[in-house]
Amino acid sequence: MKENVKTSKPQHAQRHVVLINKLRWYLRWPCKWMIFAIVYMVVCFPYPSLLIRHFRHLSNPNALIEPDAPALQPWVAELREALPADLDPSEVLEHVEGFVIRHVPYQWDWITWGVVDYLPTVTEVIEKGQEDCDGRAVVAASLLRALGYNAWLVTDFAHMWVATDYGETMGPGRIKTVEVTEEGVRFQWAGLFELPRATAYGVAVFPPERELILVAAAWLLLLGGAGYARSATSLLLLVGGLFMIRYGGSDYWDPLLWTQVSAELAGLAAMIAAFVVMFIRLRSSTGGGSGRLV
Ligand SMILES: [Ca+2]
Repeated sequence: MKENVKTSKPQHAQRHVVLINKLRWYLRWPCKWMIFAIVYMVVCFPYPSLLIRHFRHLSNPNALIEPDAPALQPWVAELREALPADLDPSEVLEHVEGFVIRHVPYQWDWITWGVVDYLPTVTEVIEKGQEDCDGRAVVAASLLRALGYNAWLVTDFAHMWVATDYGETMGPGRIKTVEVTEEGVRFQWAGLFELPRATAYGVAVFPPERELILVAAAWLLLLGGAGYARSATSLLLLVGGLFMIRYGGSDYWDPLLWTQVSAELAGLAAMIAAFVVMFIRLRSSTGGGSGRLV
């Protein structure tokens, strides 16, 4: 009897760390996912109006290419003046790329806008004076159209650049997964194979303190009757998995390295194991509902 008292007490206490665990499973799970979604939004998109604008821009990226935008005209004039007359189209692309890189210093969206990702208009880029690859691509495509080139946006989910009838510019990626032309959207299925690396890259460059908030939220929502040892193991696996994925995705531009892929896979496995550790407790519980986890 003493044994039972010793083992059930901490489980009982921990089961109620999260009060929501008192609900039945069909209410508990949706509530937990909803709480996690709210935390995710607060961490990644703390400004809802910016999120709405982001999706509006994503729904019609061609509309972002604005060669006639009033704010862009000083740059169009400056570029035309600096452009030698005898350049061939590929050299013009190089000039435009250099011009944009000089005029729009690279900066992450969470520093410029406070959100994980934002696709801006030409005017917004000029007003902010800095942007990441998508803002630079929007400006470059607009400048090229102002010079009379057919230019459109291309992305592989990790990077955005510009394609023209004479080649690509603004750091072309390996696969043109999505091209948004005036005729419509072109999609290459092969680009989906790049998606895991693109995701790992996104995890690697995002501020770790924000990611740790998400990890902490996931862990707190997992807490239940698994006991302190399993709960601590789960937390270690979540944090370890996060940093392994960050390491694996840290260099998107280098050729595929086995160390990167191994780290990404190990990180993913650790994350899954963090959940499995809790579920094993659920399966092995014996009667009385003491093993209820989430
Ligand atoms: Ca951006």
